[in-house]
Amino acid sequence: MTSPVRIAVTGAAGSIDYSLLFRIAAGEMFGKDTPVILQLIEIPPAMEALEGVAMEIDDCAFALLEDMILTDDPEKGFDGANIALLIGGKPRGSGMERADLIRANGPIFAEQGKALNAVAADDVRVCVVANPCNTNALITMHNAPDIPNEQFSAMTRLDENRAKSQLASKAGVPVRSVSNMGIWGNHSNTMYPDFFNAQIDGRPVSEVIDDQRWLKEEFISTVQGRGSAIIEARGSSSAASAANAAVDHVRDWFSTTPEDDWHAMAVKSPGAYGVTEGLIFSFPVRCDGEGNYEIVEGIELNDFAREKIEITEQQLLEEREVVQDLLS
Ligand code: NAX
Repeated sequence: MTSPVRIAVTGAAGSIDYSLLFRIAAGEMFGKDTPVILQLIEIPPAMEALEGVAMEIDDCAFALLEDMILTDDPEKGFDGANIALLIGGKPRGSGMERADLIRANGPIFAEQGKALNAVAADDVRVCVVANPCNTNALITMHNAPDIPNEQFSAMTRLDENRAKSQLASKAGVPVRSVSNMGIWGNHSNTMYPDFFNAQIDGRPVSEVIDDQRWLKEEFISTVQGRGSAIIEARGSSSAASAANAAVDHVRDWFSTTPEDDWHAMAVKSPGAYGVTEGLIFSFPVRCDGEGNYEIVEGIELNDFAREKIEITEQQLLEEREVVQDLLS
């Protein structure tokens, strides 16, 4: 057994966390030899519901769960955290535009960034899930100046998983046959799932799926609109699949990505591929097994891809404009 990993999770009484916490405590994020301490953060009105979730976690008698902290104080919740999953936020209300949602959530992430800066472990890795997750991650990062920028990310792994599953189903192969599925840009309906560089059993996707119209139109719009399609069908937003993606995101951040594959993570743009420096932008990345990532270099982007990437970059620039005052 290694020493326990402290995992702080916000929105702990919410839908995603109701699927996520049990999987973390069962060892799916850090393996069966690593004990975990769950530091569960909510807002005061949800603390009673959180007590109920904690009772259920207790009732699972998870062998790896060493301790559980329940709090509505971010400084207590992030204290010593090695991992911080920022999942809690305000939902989009009726009649709310994207800019309104960004403004409503911004201050939460400014406050949480400051709290992380003050009390998290030096090695903390932050993954923002709450929407708009790229811009929320940007705000969090700017408010935590003592934590290296490379320790922040936003989650686009659900988009990678959705894209892989669509390609596998169209090609009639198992999902494990699909690799190198990059997602570029914002976790929103402007993201660009890059099928040109994805592979099926080591071959370019467009050699296996001989249908450019489907790839360029239906595939992209299905992946971009998958969240809305799920809300329409289920009456509420993706929860179990988002929790699964969060497990994948953190587990693979601490795993060695095979040299011939990559994953999608939204991270600070260093100006790679001409993307404005400083935005939290989803790129294809490889990780080194110790919580470090590198943006994959040398990926070929044709005019079609560049046009799509510019659209999603433009949206992120507009989002950044809306929260400029929070980027201290
Ligand atoms: P829920 O509304 O079920 O849960 C959110 C929880 O956050 C609530 O319990 C609420 O009390 C809590 N909360 C609100 N403000 C908080 C604060 N300041 N500190 C701590 N907790 C706070 O939403 P859920 O379905 O769990 O979704 C959570 C977030 O994930 C949403 O912003 C949603 O848009 C986003 N998603 C992101 C995805 C991604 O791929 N990046 C996909 C799924 C999901 O749409």
